[in-house]
Amino acid sequence: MSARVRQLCDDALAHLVPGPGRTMVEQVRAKLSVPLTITVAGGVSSGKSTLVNALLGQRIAAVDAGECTRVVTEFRYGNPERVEVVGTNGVVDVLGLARGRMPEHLGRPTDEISSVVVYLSNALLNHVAVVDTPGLNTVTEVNEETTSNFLGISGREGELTAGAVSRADALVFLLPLLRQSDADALRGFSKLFGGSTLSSASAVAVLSKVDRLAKGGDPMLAAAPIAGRVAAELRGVVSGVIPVIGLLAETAQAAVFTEADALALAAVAAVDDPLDRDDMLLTSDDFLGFDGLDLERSQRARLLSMLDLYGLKVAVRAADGGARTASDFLKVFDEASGFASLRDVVVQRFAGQSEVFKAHAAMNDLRRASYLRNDPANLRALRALRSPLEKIELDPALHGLRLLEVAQAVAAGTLALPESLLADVLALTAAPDPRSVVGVVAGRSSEAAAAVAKRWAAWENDPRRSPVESRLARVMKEGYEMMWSEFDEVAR
Ligand SMILES: Nc1nc2c(ncn2[C@@H]2O[C@H](COP(=O)(O)OP(=O)(O)OP(=O)(O)O)[C@@H](O)[C@H]2O)c(=O)[nH]1
Ligand SMILES: [Mg+2]
Repeated sequence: MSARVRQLCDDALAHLVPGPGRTMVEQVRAKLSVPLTITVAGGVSSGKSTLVNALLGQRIAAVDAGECTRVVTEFRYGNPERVEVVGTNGVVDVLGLARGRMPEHLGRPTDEISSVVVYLSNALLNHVAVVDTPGLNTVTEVNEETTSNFLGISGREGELTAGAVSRADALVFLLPLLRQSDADALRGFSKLFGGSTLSSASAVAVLSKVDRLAKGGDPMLAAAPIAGRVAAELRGVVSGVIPVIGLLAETAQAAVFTEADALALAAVAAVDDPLDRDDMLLTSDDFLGFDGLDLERSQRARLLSMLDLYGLKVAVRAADGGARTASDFLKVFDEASGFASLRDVVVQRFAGQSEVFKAHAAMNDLRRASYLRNDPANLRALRALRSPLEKIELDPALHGLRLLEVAQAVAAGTLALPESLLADVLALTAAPDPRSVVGVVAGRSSEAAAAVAKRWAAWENDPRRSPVESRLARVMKEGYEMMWSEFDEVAR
């Protein structure tokens, strides 16, 4: 799929003279050859960098305050491992990693940095690029005008993050809303999708720091109904809402937990009187100061920083159950973190659809280039892009691309649909491979597909539809018609 779009770029470049149009097409061409960009965004201190580390399986992104949390940081595959700091003046400084970690100082004030790219020889980065962003001021901090301010897209950092999101091929968004889902605030969420190619096919929300949710009890259980409510509110915008304990995920994935830490946990579990344990694990200060525990304060602080109180409780329970070695504990942390579901979405689903997402984004940009007006010398060559673009769009084999366009309009809030039609869109776009639309409704009969196609035709032809609505409705109708005919073929 992206090979065809790449060919289209090459054909156009053969005729384009230097100018804004040529630059745009060159950028599209270049973007097609870099891996899928997955951007992690969300509220200030919501755990973004911690989650990036968990995904990368190494503790590289700077956690907590520091210069690095105020710039967009992109992690790409590369050798030798290094940090490239691109200044707003265009000068690139190349820095080394400090013992596998980000350097503390980036060599210039953050407002003079336009981007930071970290090259790592990390297996995940063969398939995707991961982008960590500065935190947005979300409703927890800004309570007035929640809807407009929810995403905090004001100020330099907010704009940087919004820019990174608009360039993203896929989005992981950390929601800070833990206690109640703020419906108004969530409704403002889809604003972030305007001007991007993101949709429910390529975006997932994360309820982060779920361990802070429940005092006692299983926080994952407490999170489930909240995740359900948020998912209902964000239906059509994100593919799902996944509760995660990022800190435990990072500790489980990022090769920081040692055999010495496992021994330290055994010492914690040796405090076996239930009342003593409760006292010891009540607050961080209780744990740091508890008298009956044979551990240096620095070791206690280290355990807290890797696990926090809930993680410690999980660890103690695991030790009671026979966990001894670091690998015993890591398995338990991984399970308790809820990270596997998120990893599946990012690694399997997003990376698996890389071709479709990239082609979709490229075609969007090329279409925009074809309407460019400030490049008279290239006017004809740019306009000549339109007909081959249309041909690609109309190719039934590439119908998935057009479905993404519908999903994008739904996510961005520009296409409002009645419930039954919304369900049709979600059924099609939830397909692991949108090209195989038939697979989604396996078990449904050809009559069912025909009935859906009819429903869309009726909506399309309603005089109240705008031209855009009708066009998108046609895409859906044709999707189900294709499915219908394929069912017929199977039946024959
Ligand atoms: N208890 C708990 N703490 C967490 C979790 N995830 C992250 N933290 C802690 O929260 C603090 C902030 O985490 P970061 O990963 O730096 O958050 P961030 O969203 O990148 O923050 P900014 O980039 O500054 O906006 C750190 O001290 C983390 O250790 C979690 O799941 N549970
Ligand atoms: Mg951060």
